[in-house]
Amino acid sequence: MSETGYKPPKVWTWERESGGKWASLNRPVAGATEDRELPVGEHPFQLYSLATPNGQKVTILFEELLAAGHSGAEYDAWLIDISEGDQFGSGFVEVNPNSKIPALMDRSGPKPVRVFESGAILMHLAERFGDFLGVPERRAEMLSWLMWLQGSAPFLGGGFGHFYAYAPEPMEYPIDRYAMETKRQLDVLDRRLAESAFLAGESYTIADIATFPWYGNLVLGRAYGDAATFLSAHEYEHVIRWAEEIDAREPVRRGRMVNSMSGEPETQLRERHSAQDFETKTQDKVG
Ligand SMILES: N[C@@H](CCC(=O)N[C@@H](CS)C(=O)NCC(=O)O)C(=O)O
Repeated sequence: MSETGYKPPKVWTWERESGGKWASLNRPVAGATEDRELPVGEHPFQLYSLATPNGQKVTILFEELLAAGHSGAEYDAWLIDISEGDQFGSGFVEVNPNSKIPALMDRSGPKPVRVFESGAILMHLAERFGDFLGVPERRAEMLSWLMWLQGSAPFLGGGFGHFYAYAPEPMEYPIDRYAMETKRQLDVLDRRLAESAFLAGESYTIADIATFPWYGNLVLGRAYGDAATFLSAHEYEHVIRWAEEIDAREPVRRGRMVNSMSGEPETQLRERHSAQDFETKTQDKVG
């Protein structure tokens, strides 16, 4: 008999909610649960998202592109409240069959194009505007770190964060396993950032933009309650130096606000349809 008294049956069946913060939403099947069209605004890019780490990657890149003078990167950011199941509406599933934020409709060309998976959205936008890709000689290094992040962050979010902050009760085995892996990943980043200003070299690229909302926010003490203390985040001094530098950028501050439903009211801009919204539509002004 196992320590927890659980013996897996021969065939798993979906019989009950597992408990924990996301239990009522999770299902073992894909597809839409209801007919619901998505709104469409006036800008070339229509983003359907929420300010989770995966959502922040894309809004930070949009704000960076606009700040760098790419006026064609204007976007409408619509709120998808994943705790209310908005990701299972038929319109959203047409843009992302995987029912997860972020999802993008690129309406800048002759025909609308859908893009899902945050890494694909970052590549699509960076290539479209020819920016935040770094220097050509470091393209392979940049892609390597971007794909590293896409493969690694689920261990932090779906593994460590889930069992440390969201599971119905603390369980030593999964917390140990994922704390170990998260610390190993932080050490990977720390060693890289000890030898290089940014992940792909001297240029700030979409590899940094993808990684900051996960490991940057973690070492800055913004993820999963007291996780920074639990994981001794202060040990990763090069990650902290890099995170503080990125955090000080104005487009990063703005990008973190878009589609946000948590934190101080003045930092929450539920939807973004124009640059002015940062001044007039934050929750302290409209809430
Ligand atoms: N690999 C995907 C992951 C996206 C993802 O996990 N999104 C989460 C929020 S961070 C989500 O929408 N969860 C809703 C759900 O699982 O129902 C990406 O990088 O875009």
